[in-house]
Amino acid sequence: MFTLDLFGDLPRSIGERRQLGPGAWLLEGFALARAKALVEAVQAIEAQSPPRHLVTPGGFTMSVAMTNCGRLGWNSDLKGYRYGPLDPLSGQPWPPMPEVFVKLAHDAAEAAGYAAFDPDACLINSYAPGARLSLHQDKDEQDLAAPIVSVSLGLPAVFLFGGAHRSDPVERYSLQHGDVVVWGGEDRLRFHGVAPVKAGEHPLTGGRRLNLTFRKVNR
Ligand code: MD3
Ligand code: FE
Repeated sequence: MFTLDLFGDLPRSIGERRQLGPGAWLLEGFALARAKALVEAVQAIEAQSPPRHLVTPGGFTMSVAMTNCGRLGWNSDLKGYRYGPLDPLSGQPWPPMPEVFVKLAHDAAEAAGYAAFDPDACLINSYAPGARLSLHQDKDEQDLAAPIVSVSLGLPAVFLFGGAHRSDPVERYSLQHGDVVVWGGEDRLRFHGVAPVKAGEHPLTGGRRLNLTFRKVNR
């Protein structure tokens, strides 16, 4: 294993695989070698389907801006949360999942012990300074047997990892540019969130944090 300090962060290991739970793995730096291609692909997707601040069924506007690629995209409005094939802003299909996304999601799932991961949805979260994601479960997907693969790019964040119940204690993990986390099995329905992102500057994403979550919605 080796360390690197390209971006003025504290030296940190890359290539380590840390187990966060029975079915959850943090793959440190797993996406680093592909990070530039991933960010460029996000920019191309955003040109077609721009990031937007969705409204929750409770009437709150989310601080994280979201877009999607793949056959299905996640959307929220006053009527509820759902996956659908069309971007409601354009009325057109979500942009296709770039090959570099498909390959990374597959490779990361495999490295965490999940064979043949073939996601049909990729939610792209964009965090400006101060944006956060409050504790929630991801349970809008029909296929809860498949893992979720999450890729962190740009500014770092503190990830909050709770338990099966909202009131369970929360663990905190720092997620850096290039880190990938794979969540499956027993950990798939754990509550989780992201603490407010601190202001900063990253050479690839500027003042933002990006997070890609790859999901298998339909069986
Ligand atoms: C743990 N996104 O989009 S990804 C989300 O950094 C979401 O933007 C966060 O939570 C982000 O829904 C965190 C990590 C993640 C995703 C799904 C999980 C963690 C998970 C499902 C179960 C347990
Ligand atoms: Fe989530």
